[in-house]
Amino acid sequence: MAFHSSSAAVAEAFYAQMALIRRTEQTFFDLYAQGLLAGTVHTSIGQEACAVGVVNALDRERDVIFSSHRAHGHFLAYCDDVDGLVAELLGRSTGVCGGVGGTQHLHVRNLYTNGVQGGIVPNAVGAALAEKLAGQGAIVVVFLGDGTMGQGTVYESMNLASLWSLPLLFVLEDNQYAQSTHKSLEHAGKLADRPLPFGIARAELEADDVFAVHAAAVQAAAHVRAEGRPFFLALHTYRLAPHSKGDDTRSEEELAIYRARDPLARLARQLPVASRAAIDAQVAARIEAAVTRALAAEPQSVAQFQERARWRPQ
Ligand SMILES: Cc1ncc(C[n+]2csc(CCOP(=O)(O)OP(=O)(O)O)c2C)c(N)n1
Ligand SMILES: [Mg+2]
Repeated sequence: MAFHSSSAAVAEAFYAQMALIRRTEQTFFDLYAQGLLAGTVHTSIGQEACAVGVVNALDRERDVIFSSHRAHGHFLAYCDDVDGLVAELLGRSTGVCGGVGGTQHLHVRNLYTNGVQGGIVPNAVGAALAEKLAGQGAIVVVFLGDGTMGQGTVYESMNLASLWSLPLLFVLEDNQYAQSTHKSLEHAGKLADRPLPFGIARAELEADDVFAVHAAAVQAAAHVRAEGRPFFLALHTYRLAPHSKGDDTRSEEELAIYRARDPLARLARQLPVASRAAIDAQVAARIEAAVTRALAAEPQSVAQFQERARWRPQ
């Protein structure tokens, strides 16, 4: 497929971000296999078009992002700090949160993540209220999963966001599963219809094509900013890797269907081979350097941890 120079540049930029997310998360699996990474990790392999499509539709200077346990993609699409992320997961003092937060508790500038399902959604409501009161035109985005739509606090959040007319964009990444439970076993009705009784407008689409996701997110963000009203964007996606590490009970047949729809491979096919190869090489080199630097950095010490964790009155 031929691109005009501007759209070719956009395609390459999106591909570079999606490839960085994919390869960084694959590297996390490798680091586990080598015994270098502890704890657990939730990758967004297969869901990269959601992060890249939505985050690039925002104003990174002022908008605020909240995310969940599956947030590496949102983080990298937002700030591109692969060094800070790798070091964070390796528990190094050079990590973006000094190695204290780990994979599920990331914070950089206006991005906040937390592993408690649904727990961060009311925080996003509070931030949206703060932005409304500040009146600077910033909007807030909160990413959540299909399983998280079973949490009551999500509905309390939708209610207040609508009642108070808050600039809050809900982005549902519906990958069909909560760990190993398919959504058909958890939810009655249609998830994309949930916002309607609260008077919240919504759109839904398949998230295989990053350009389609981006276009929908641009519209959604513009709606939230212009109307000062919440919006709900439901993205149908699929996670190609296990929930965390080894916990995958899905059939090979099902996985094969979605591997054939891999959004990264889809975008790769649209790029000239040479530019794709150049991006792949650059991404690989960046991650390798990040791992080398992180492994050489000082591990987070108990004393440093206590110093960082100590609450101080503002
Ligand atoms: C309150 C709470 N309950 C349970 C968990 C354990 N847990 C972590 S992720 C997850 C499934 C989340 O599913 P979904 O919202 O669809 O997000 P996905 O993992 O598919 O991205 C569960 C049950 C948790 N983190 N928080
Ligand atoms: Mg899910």
